[in-house]
Amino acid sequence: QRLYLATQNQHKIEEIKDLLGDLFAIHTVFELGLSVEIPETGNTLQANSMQKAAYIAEHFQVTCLSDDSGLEVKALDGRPGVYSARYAGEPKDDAANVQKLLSELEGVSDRSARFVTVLTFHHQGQYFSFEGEIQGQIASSPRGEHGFGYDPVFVPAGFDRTFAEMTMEEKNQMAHRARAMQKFKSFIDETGFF
Ligand code: ITT
Repeated sequence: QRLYLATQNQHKIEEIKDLLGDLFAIHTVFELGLSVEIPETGNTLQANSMQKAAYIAEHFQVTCLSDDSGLEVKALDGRPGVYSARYAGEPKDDAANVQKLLSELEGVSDRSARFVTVLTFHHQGQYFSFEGEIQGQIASSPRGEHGFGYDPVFVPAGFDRTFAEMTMEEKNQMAHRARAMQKFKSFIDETGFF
């Protein structure tokens, strides 16, 4: 079965391919010739996840899976949250986002945070969303070379390494995206939907 990933983020594509294994024949939106950015103008991860899946579904009439993710920091009232990708402004810049986050948290002792992913699956006009989250702490400085985005400063609860100090396989055993994906896979298994 063909499944198009409604994301333009190469790192997400790699992780999702690893998580889905050979359950589907995975394709990317680059193969559809999409050259503009998939719009995301909502105020919630759920709204943006839905918007991205619907955009690809309506333009290309394909079965697809979108991913909207965000980092919610308690001491910052849940910021950057839905604005995680552009926290430090345009254009999207992972290193600048991390620096901004660390400067906002300077001198702050409660560094608890959570990562959230909302996946939305579209098939023949029907939409289903799956949410996953992981709790953790924001490190005092970036550590590690793996992963992407906020991985160098996110330490999952129960660990002392950041996600960027873990291999993708290790991260994929526990992370927000993996947990959402587990729900999606169970849905496919249990309903035989697709
Ligand atoms: P698409 O919309 O094309 O999927 P995007 O990078 O814009 O790609 P989001 O809107 O979901 O994706 O933005 C999420 C932001 O959070 C972005 O800055 C990512 O770098 C970061 N992020 C997402 N998942 C992450 C993860 O697993 N680890 C670290 N950072 C992550």
